[in-house]
Amino acid sequence: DGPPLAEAVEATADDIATMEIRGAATIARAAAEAVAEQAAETDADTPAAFERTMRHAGRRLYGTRPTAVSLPNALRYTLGRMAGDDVETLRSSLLAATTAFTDRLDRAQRDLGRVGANRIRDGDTVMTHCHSTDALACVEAAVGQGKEVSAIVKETRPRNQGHITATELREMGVDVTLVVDSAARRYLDDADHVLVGADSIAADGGVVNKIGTSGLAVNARERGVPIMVAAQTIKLHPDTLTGHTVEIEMRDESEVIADDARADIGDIAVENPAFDVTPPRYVDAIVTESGQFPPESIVTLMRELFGESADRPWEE
Ligand code: RUB
Repeated sequence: DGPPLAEAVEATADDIATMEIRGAATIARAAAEAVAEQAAETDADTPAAFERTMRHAGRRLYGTRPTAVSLPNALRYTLGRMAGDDVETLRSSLLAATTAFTDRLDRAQRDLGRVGANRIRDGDTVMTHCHSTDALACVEAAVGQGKEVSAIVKETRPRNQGHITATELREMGVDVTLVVDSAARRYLDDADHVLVGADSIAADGGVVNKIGTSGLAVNARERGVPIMVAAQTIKLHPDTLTGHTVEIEMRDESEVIADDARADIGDIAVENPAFDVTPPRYVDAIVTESGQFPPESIVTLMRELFGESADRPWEE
């Protein structure tokens, strides 16, 4: 539905859809870098043709996965700063915006890591779910402060992102115990924090993250274990300010059960939602690069950053 796209944009879009590239912050960075590649390569010879191609690239990236708002927020930040009366000025405005965006990502994760680390005491154990670079930044900063940290890592079916978390924590020198998801409640007695990331945060402070986060949070509350969500502000979902809900991605059933096993069972339905919503009352703190917030006050930060509405610069 538009001009041909740079190979890098097609490859990045495919990699996000197939989860070669995954995790909200990583998806945002990859999308911004793809925007930069498209800007560098576009041979459009009029400003209108250049802008049309960039919007088309934005739509291709936007359509890959629906839940992590960091993806549209990356497009908002970069495409929203496209400005100029000629192709070269338009191009350089986009290249400057994408560099500024990826620099911000690095800085935000470092800054929120320091905030999150202040919640972690020497000798603490964290329980993790899925793989979140924002959550791991908190542990890394705590370890950097000389604290000894242990982790109970949920494997996170069906894609087992817990294996990535276990590897990265191990490399930080953290003592790691891997458990199946259904063992979480049993091991909560050994945990001082539940530490997770977020794909989106709604205006009411609800946290959208990997399926299973909400059950973990309810169990943790019952056990008296505080729930910390590490999420840089690109995870704030501006559409929720105007009443929209966050779309939960449904993935293929083959991630849950192999075709032959399914055929052996017979006629059943298989559902594979990738994310769920943890209500704000089960969240103790949202840790961002702008400090720590109780979920109920995140809306103030959201209004400050986005105003009352969110633009969609990838649309025609
Ligand atoms: C990843 C996931 C992560 C968030 C935050 O799901 O739920 O917790 O994306 O990650 P998936 P980060 O594997 O389906 O992409 O802190 O790195 O942005």
